[in-house]
Amino acid sequence: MVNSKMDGVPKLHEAFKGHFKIGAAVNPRTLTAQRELLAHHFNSVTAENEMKFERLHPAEAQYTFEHADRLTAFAKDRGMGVRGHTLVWHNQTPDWVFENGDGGAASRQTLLARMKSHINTVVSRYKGSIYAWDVVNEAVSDKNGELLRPSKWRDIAGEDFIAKAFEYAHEADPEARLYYNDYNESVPEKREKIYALVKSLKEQGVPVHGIGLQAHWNLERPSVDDIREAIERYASLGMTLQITELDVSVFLHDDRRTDLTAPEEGMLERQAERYERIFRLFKEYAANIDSVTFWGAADDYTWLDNFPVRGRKNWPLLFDAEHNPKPSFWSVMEITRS
Ligand code: HXH
Repeated sequence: MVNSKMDGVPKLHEAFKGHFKIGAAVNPRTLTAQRELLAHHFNSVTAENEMKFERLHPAEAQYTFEHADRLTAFAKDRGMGVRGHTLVWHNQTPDWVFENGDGGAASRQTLLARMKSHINTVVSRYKGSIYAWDVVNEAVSDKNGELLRPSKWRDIAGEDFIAKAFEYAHEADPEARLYYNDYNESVPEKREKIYALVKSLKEQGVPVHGIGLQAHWNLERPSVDDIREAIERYASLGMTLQITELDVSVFLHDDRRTDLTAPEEGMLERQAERYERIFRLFKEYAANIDSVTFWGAADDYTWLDNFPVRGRKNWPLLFDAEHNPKPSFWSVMEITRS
């Protein structure tokens, strides 16, 4: 391509070559609108939504693979890897999975048979093109004193739904690396629960290979010390880690303003310092971290435009809405020079 705005811009994934893969979440719109940016800077992609249960398997006898197939083809054509997200989760899973057909709940046996069939079909289809799967997403509770969150998976199938999901996935693709993925992963109380869950799975001989740290962070939280503690603790299980959904919101936790149409004075500089500290830490633990995936690629599209404050624009990524590098990009690039 001639006169590309990417010309002369160093590639993010090349800067971290030998450390970890650099990924981005995509959707059917951004896969087109951000095509050039994705191909330039990233060597891994994840479907933001298109591999979730409700998208792939909306009815018991119906699978819809078109968008997921397009994503894996995009990656294959460019020699990029794909992270699969996600097989078993309490959200974005259709009701039919948990129902028996006449208004009641499915039995444990039926639910596990459906889980097995879904996992086997999906994991087998993408065997060889997906290097890691989020097998179970967000099963740990945020409530103190409660290990697993209440969910239809847990309440109908029992607590061993997690072990079953990993066993079914491993059977379908013994080569795929299988991840347990969660958020608030660096908050000490929840960190210890995630640690205990994965430790127990490992002791039972369950094929779990890694822990996914979602890393939906902001300018201040979590502290770099808490992130470091989390990395150390999870790595002590002998697990490989992946940073699976990184973004750095420019708003602090209690800032609910919806009136900003551009970043405020100083916001992008503070974000650049924050990203720099975070990537220094990731680089320090590169022996334990296999990939770093952002939950988006550029600020023209981010799920944070609607979460947790509806209609509030956010600027959490390394590239602006025109796909130009932000100060955060340059500060992340800078650390690879030292
Ligand atoms: C992730 N959840 C999912 O893994 C991903 O699939 C999705 O596309 C985006 C983010 C993050 C998340 C977890 C809990 C949550 C919201 C987002 O629940 C809350 C609801 C209200 C307030 C705080 C958390």
